[in-house]
Amino acid sequence: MPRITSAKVIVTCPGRNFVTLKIETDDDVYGLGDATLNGRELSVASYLTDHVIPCLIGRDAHRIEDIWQYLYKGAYWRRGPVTMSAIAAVDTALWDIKGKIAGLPVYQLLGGACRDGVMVYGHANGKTIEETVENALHYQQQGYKAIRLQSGVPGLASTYGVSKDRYFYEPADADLPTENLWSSEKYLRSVPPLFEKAREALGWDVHLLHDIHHRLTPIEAGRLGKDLEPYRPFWLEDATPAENQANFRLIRQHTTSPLAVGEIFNSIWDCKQLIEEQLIDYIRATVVHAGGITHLRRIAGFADLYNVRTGCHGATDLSPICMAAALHFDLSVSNFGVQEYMRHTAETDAVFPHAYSFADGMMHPGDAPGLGVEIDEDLAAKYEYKRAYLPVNRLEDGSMWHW
Ligand code: KDG
Ligand code: MG
Repeated sequence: MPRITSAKVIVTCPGRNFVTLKIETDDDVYGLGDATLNGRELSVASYLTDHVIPCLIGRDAHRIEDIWQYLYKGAYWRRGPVTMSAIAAVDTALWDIKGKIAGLPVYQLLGGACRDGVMVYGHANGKTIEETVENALHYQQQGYKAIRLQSGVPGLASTYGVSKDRYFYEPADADLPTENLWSSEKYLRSVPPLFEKAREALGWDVHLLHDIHHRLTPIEAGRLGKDLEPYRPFWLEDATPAENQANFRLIRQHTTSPLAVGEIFNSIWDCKQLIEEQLIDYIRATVVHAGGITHLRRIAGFADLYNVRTGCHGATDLSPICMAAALHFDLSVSNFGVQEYMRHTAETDAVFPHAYSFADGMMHPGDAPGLGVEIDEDLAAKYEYKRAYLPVNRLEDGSMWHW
């Protein structure tokens, strides 16, 4: 049995912060897990170093489920993004170890491939509708079969998903939170013409997605969903905050536009009602924030009973280790829907060399044993942690709003 001999946390900032757990065994095999929680990175690093790693030493690395249960039930304080990201990092690293020992890519251990490749969606954005559509055409030419559209809102200086310097968007942009101004009225007027122009330019053989980023009330979301129905969106994401899962009933009563939610969920309990009542079509939980491959498989299995498909979060704050783990999961899960793919910078890719690849709108995790991702520790050490926050939103009267 491979015994865990040591574990450490590596914090690096090759353009943005990443937290990585490395678990070593007496077989000379090690595993990697992503533990990055955007804007709150050091809390997970401390949770792992101060509270989890001491409990791992000496354990059998093959006992993935038992270690998951031990860390979940044993903490007493269940759930929450910090705890679940830490558990996810351990779980992901243990799957990596198991794959390396078996000499198999992780997706083979999860039941093997259900499909030849993983459909991903790219992010098209621009300050104006014209710029966004032009950017979307660029994605279509690269072979993307699914494209997310985010555009600037007339009358608002900035908004979620629109980059300052064109294609690359990184929201954690300052060492104290940037304050943005938000108006749902202005926003609601801007989205239907975006979809209209995009369909005119891109045609109907491409999936179009949009992220509302938690900013509407349920009834506003219902109206937007109805307005977009003629353009057949693939999904509307995070239409309204989802702490109160019953909120989605109201949206569902008013629109047939498919709904996706859950990138900030960390447990099956966050989506139980949404899934059981079929209030959503896609569940966005992903490996690093939702308890690792082990817990995400449980969520997907449950969702499958209710015709809900997966659509894992894949923004740049999820490290290449999480991306690889998500791709192994996506390839193997029967009710896969789509995978988000926001390319990392060249600096990040150099720190995390990986086996996964993109071609013609599809990705594949590769066939290297384990997850197929490495970390160049010498290079990682050159990039010191830099505090960075996500922005906050205020309405035009100065009151706080959801970002
Ligand atoms: O850390 C927060 C980002 O990952 C999030 O704002 C990105 O909403 C997002 C998305 O859909 O990629
Ligand atoms: Mg989102």
